[in-house]
Amino acid sequence: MLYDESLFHYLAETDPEIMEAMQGELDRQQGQLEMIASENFASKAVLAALSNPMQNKYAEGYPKKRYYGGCTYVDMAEHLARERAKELFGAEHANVQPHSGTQANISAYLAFIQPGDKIMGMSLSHGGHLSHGHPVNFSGMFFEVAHYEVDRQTRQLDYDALEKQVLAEKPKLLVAGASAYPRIIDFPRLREICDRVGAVLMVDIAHIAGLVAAGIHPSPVPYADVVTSTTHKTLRGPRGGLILCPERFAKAVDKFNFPGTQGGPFMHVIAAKAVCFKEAMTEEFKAYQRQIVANARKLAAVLMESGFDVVSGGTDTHLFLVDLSGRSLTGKVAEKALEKAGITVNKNTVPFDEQSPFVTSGIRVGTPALTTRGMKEPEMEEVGTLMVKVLEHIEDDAVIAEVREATSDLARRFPLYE
Ligand code: DSN
Repeated sequence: MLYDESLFHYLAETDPEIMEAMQGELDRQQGQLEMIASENFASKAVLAALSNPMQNKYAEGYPKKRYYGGCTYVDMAEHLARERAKELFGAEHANVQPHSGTQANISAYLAFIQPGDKIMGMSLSHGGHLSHGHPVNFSGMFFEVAHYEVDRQTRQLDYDALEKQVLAEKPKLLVAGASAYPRIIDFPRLREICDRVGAVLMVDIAHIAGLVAAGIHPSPVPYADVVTSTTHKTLRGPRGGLILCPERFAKAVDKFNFPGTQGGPFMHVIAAKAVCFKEAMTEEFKAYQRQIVANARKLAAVLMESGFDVVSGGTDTHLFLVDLSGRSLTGKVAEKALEKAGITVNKNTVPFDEQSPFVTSGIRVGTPALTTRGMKEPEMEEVGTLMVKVLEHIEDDAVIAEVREATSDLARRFPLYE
């Protein structure tokens, strides 16, 4: 019965106010151009799995080793999710229980190092993540932190400089991976660098997981001691986290996720992760990931041809950063104007930014969500031209209204959830 009827019918009757907010959000997603690099549109199959009665079930522990009865079917779901994650990424062990990428990172750190030990991560303002040692985050509170940055000229990682810094700092753990770095990361080189000081190599692939799964970005799995990820960015699954590691570290990783840092797993989300991993094994998914990168390259090229400063001169991934400092524009102002025009991006610091994180000198632009809608290079040409129009006429309401019409038209041509 439940599976034959739309759950939304029940919700509309019980709570029309929430239904109204949900309808508004669906209309917003459908009616504008989503270009926040960390966002995507999960499939209807993933959304369906997220609203299933496994959400009612407590299942502390791991499959066949639970602290609760009645776990036969949630065990099936978690077993499938783990096996599929292992196959997809070529990993010996997978933990699919982290509620988020940051939760995955907490567990991964604690599986390898002690509070007070030194970690090295990429500075947030150079593309890293809060959970890579930022002082306002647990990672910066509980560990001693040294940050690495990109090179001032190339605005890319300089592995020789990083090696020197690692030799000087001697961290117990090096965390690689980023939330705003557009270039390929050299994992074999990072392994060599870590080996020089006996450091653990932890790689956070939250942003590039889909590209890694499809073989478009080299995989860190053969080189890293532990790999963490989210499942909802380029991977296009439900919101959640994931940890991969060699079998020899499986016990520690599992122990520090549960009971170490989490309680009951979200079994409905784990079911949805299993669906996502299955989808990610298809040829269609590989083609989708290739198109994401082709779209990001095309869009970056359109902006560069119009004289915009794309950090590092382009991208190898799903995202790029536009440095607006040379145009007397801030990221904050650009984000607002673009949103009015139906283009959603986020303001983002650029390397060596002189503005605060609330203002910033840049915007981060990503193509995973538009590519899910079926857009390709010709549409990126259109989108890029529209972005340039807004950024060059930031205070001209007539131009912004004109662009809003064009973005609505584009959104209608590439429908979502129909
Ligand atoms: N908030 C994510 C992003 O936008 O990159 C990272 O956690």
